[in-house]
Amino acid sequence: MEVSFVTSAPDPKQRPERVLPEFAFIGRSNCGKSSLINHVLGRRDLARTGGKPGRTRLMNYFLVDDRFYVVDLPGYGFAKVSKTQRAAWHQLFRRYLACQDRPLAVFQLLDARHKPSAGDREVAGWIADSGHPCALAITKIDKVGTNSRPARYHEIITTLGADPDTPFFPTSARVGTGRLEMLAWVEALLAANADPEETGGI
Ligand SMILES: Nc1nc2c(ncn2[C@@H]2O[C@H](COP(=O)(O)OP(=O)(O)O)[C@@H](O)[C@H]2O)c(=O)[nH]1
Ligand SMILES: [Mg+2]
Repeated sequence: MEVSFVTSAPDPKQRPERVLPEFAFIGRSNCGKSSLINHVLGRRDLARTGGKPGRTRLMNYFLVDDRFYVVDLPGYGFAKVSKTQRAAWHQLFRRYLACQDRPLAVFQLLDARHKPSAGDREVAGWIADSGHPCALAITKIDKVGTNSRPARYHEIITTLGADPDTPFFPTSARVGTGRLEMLAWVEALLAANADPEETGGI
């Protein structure tokens, strides 16, 4: 897999000019977003991990195999940000999701240890309203005992208010779970997108 960093855009208007399908990763600060992106793209240090939460307010674009972008969106839900910063973040994300001029799909990330927050539910609602295909990635499943996992996943999905048909992927960047399943979803959307007869692309 060939991956390169393209740009950090402060605003959807400053996205790369070249239009390709975009797979956006969105989740609360510290949910494991950077780690999961690195895991899925098979890179150790592409997206910076373990940084100060709430710091990244840029949309980071990565080009994968010259075919699609992975977009690392700013993490939300960090308590120590001002109302103004929070509002700016909301605006950025809603503007990004409102873009209908680019093929776009979203992975919403949820930490396996926590019940989804009000912020998670709000974001899930925005994604659903946008009409873009969405999948859930449950992160850090190594932190939850194997036997309790199914109940945790069920609780997360129902608390989130997600459509029960939403694809979801249990993942762990630490032990290396979920990569192939997530990439299979990406490939399926890319294939549907490439075939004009097919609906259900992005
Ligand atoms: N146990 C475990 N810890 C993880 C996993 N993924 C990330 N972390 C830890 O969670 C913290 C936040 O990770 P990071 O990827 O920076 O999260 P981000 O803020 O959402 O980008 C770091 O301390 C990571 O080491 C995982 O799959 N398992
Ligand atoms: Mg991060």
